[in-house]
Amino acid sequence: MMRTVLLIWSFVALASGAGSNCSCQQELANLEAVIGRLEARLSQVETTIVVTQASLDHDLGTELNPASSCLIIKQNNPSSQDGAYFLIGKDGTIYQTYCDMTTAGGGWTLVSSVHEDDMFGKCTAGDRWSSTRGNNHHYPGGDGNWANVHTFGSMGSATTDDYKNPGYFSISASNVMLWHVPNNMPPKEYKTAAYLRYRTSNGFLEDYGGNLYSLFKDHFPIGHNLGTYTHDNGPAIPILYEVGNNSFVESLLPPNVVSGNEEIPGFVQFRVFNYESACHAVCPGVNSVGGNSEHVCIGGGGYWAEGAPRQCGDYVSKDWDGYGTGYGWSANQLVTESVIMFFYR
Ligand code: 3S6
Ligand code: CA
Ligand code: CA
Ligand code: CA
Repeated sequence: MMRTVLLIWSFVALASGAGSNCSCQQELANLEAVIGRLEARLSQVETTIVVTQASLDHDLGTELNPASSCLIIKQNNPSSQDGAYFLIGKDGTIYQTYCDMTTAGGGWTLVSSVHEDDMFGKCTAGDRWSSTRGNNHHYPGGDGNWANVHTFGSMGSATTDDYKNPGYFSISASNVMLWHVPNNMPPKEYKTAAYLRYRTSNGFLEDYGGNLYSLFKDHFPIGHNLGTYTHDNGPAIPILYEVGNNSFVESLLPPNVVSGNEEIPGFVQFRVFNYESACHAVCPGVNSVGGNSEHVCIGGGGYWAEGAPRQCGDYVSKDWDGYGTGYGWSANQLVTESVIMFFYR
């Protein structure tokens, strides 16, 4: 169409240059009318493009128009509500996940959950965030899922089994948010069922590659004997609570951990070793300053030496003094039977 318009304009220019008494006056008028109609049509097309773009923006986060993160969806449509949206990973995989669109301005993407399916199974099939191949001295890094691009599970079963989507390694984020949610809750109840919801606010992920994948892969590798609990633990990041507070976090810790002042509430910490140099991935809600972190911290490598094989799994040693007892070094039943969900923003 541009070419046609240009041709017509050239002709008009030539014609007017030829003088005012052109015998083609009527032809010129006709051409001008054509040009007028073309201009009107062009402006209609432009309007259509603008309207189409606006409706695409509005539908961002649908299967036909997946977004790269919940934050992008929220920025495009500030009235977005909590719930399921479609995203697209770096590798082109389209996936559905849960977006928290309201906490502290919203835009939080659910990227993973850690679930203990069998506390008595010590590094068995469901222990994807540690080792699915037993408590194995020759497998110090375990399955490596904290620092690889393997994905598993689904948004709808994030409280029934482990979950890891492409957002875990695709999204470039500044902060994390963690939810403690009882097992077997459906997505509509994730938020209301969460008895602890907290987030970081200092943008720490920007220093470690923008997500937990990079943090573990490039900065704090996970593996038995890669460091000691006195010198090599990873960063403990302060948290802001949406639900809960420091004393509630403390009330959920095993009593021996509390009496020994081994865990300080008000943080989330990454890559933490214990007395035996076994390696945990995350200590939810606390800064680990003692050596018995295996009763509080979750996930990690593939080998725990103490009382082997009493301590291997996604909820490493929450049952040291009995399943769900809340005595000695054991977590209570609520903690043992809840998932930890991870969000990025
Ligand atoms: C308060 C009791 C100390 O008990 C020790 O901690 C005991 O010797 C170990 O079996 C135990 C574990 O290291 C706990 O992780
Ligand atoms: Ca297990
Ligand atoms: Ca698991
Ligand atoms: Ca111990």
